[in-house]
Amino acid sequence: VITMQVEQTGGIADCIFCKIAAGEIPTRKVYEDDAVLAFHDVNPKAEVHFLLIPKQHVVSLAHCSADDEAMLGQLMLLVPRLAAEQGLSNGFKTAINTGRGGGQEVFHLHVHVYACRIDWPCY
Ligand code: IU
Repeated sequence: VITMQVEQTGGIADCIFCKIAAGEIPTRKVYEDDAVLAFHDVNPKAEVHFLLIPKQHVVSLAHCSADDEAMLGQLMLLVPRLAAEQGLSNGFKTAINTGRGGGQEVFHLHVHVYACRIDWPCY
């Protein structure tokens, strides 16, 4: 019941990715600017697996509106740049899980980027 409320209301106070964005929970940082943070996934499913999040609390892709166009564009354009910086020269997977049916477990919008540096597949 509590989880459902968090999902529906946005639950900023209890949002772990908001705490990560605020620097309250340490992560292995990949990139940071005023609006975006990228950090290595704590439970990687590939040799390299990092997440990009907006610092502002957005529940999911399904909760975005035209006001979020610039933020979404910034996230997408950062994906190949950060992937290259992480050595993913052969390419990478990008995933945005949306809602429980889409496998979303953390209800703060995040973009998964993962791959291996040399051999494919590595997971
Ligand atoms: P999902 O798209 O909501 O299913 O993915 C959430 C991801 O966040 C998942 O890969 C977790 O390993 C990852 N993660 C993390 O990196 N640090 C955390 O403190 C928590 C989850 I909670």
